[in-house]
Amino acid sequence: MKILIAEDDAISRRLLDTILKKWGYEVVVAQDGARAWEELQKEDAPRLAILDWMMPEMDGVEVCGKVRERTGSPYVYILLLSAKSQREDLVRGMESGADDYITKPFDANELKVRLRAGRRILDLQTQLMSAQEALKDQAARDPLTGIWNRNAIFDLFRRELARAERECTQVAIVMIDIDHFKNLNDTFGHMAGDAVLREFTRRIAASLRPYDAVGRYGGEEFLVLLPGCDLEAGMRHAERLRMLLTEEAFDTSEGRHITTCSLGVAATSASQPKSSDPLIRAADAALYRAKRNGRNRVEA
Ligand code: GH3
Ligand code: MG
Repeated sequence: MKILIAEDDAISRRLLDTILKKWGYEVVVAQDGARAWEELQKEDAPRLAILDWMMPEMDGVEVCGKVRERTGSPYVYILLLSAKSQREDLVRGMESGADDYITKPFDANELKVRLRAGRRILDLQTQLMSAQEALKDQAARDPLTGIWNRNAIFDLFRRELARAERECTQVAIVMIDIDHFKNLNDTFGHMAGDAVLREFTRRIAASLRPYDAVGRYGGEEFLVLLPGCDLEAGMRHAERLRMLLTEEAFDTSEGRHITTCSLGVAATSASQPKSSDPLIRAADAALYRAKRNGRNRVEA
């Protein structure tokens, strides 16, 4: 684990450096507070820091305050190191945002266990963050198919439109609806229907570029976002999707089934403001036309 030492006294610094390396830490050294703050702002900054209180440029308490002021960065566990040993010093040091306080000259064993406590806090924090991330991801996914749910795909859509506006590019969308899906459910059961939906979306997702996205718009209706595509490119992509989804049968516990689907494509135009509702309405209307014109086809 990476650890930052900020200490202006060379002897003390070397001592800490040696001992921490012996304990297996990857040590980053700063000679004053300003450099310590610089190190802590780097992308892969240490998350454990030992800061001397008295340092030129910026003292340890000031660095502490700066670290705590910022938001959105990973938590840094700070151990303040100081020759000050009065109770009020400890209180002031901890109030600046330090997690722990150790007086100089320090006892190596004491430092070791205090650092261990700090690592425990950091481990817990990491676990909490990844649990939070997982929950956030789960809340944005459709449970049956694992693709984005309706809210999430709309959020992505709005973000892509804003980006297209900014960068003067285009976005195409494809609305896909499985043909006569009710018949499949009625004949072979809901489980078979679910299996088709899962494989159907897997095929769509596998065919997309990294910056495209697919979400479940309704029961058996899906919305595909194609950033950087105009109507023509969107049509080509939709036709490719149609073939991918209809050429090969879907495996279910009730046997293999060929399914077709209808697709409606719409795209932003260079001259018009880019808003989501008219585009969705246009794709919906195109999809409706594809159904009316005999299904298993693409309309724009
Ligand atoms: P069309 O060609 O006009 O689209 O006909 P359709 O039968 O596909 O359309 P309709 O809207 O009549 O029926 C959609 C069916 O999709 C009805 C519904 O039970 C089914 N469905 C929706 N969500 C799910 C799901 O999660 N699992 C399964 N198995 N079926 C679903
Ligand atoms: Mg349908």
